[in-house]
Amino acid sequence: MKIRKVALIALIIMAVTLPLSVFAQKPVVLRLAETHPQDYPTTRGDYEFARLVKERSNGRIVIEVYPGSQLGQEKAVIEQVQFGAIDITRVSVSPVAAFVPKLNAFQMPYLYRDADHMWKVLNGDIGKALLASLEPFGFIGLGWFEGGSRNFYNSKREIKTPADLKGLKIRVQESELMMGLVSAFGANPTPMAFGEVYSGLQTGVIDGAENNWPSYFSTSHYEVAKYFTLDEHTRVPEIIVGSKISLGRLSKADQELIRQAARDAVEFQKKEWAKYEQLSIDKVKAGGSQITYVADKAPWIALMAPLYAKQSKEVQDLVKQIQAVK
Ligand code: BDP
Repeated sequence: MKIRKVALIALIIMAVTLPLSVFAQKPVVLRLAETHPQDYPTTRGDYEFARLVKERSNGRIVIEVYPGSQLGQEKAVIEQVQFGAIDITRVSVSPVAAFVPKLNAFQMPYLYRDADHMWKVLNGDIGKALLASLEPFGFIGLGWFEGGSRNFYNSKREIKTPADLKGLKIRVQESELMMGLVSAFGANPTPMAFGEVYSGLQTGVIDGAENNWPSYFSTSHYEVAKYFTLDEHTRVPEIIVGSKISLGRLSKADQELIRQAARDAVEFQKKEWAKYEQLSIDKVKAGGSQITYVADKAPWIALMAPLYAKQSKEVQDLVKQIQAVK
């Protein structure tokens, strides 16, 4: 009897307060999926992006960052963003190119002269057009982050020339282009989710992988694959991708607020990147990694010609435009 009375009172309270909560504006909560841990520079960039959105919308829009692959590995996350189950993600351009093939132009080997060249391209007309080209695929391209350059590492031997890569099983992202790249160097590409690479190296399922300094360090791959060759074969931008379904529910003004915040978080993210990259270099060296520098990249670059020739006309045209950016 007593319990019933309590339940009745609770019901009355709910009935009275419900209309209030309906009318009080609740913030729009957007979930952002990130594969890296909390202290990684892309994640720090995500938090800065979220902070700007919250501040500029006066708390109306809240982006909740889920680091450490809590919402899944990249390929699955991108699929969920496409059908609106996840609102935003920060990923590498590589796996997104499987959905939007044009993006392959941005991850061609030895394409950019340096990081400045890449940023000129990303901030210029080409970068803007490519962000816009994501829309027909169900995505809203929000902005780019720094992702350094990628390099080979393995547990077997020192790689001084491409010939040394011959026959090695190298993990790649789930990207056709990356498979072609590794094959063109004479190694055997093994596509695998990022989160499985450590155990893959440890158990010998793969001999090596390729990534930037920060990822080589933060994942502890350097502990199980100590031969690192700084060949800088690609510079793959990081990208912030929104779901067209969920962001499409917001007003145009709010969508623009989110886009602008993503752009304004870049300088912060780049600074975090530079700091963490240096820390990673110091740590992996101290951890006993053997670093091989490539003085002459010409033989590496020469092997990539067939890969360039194989690309669609659309990608080849974009490559020419990117190369022409001074
Ligand atoms: C890292 C990227 C991350 C990718 C990962 C990979 O930041 O988004 O998932 O490489 O190789 O550099 O899968």
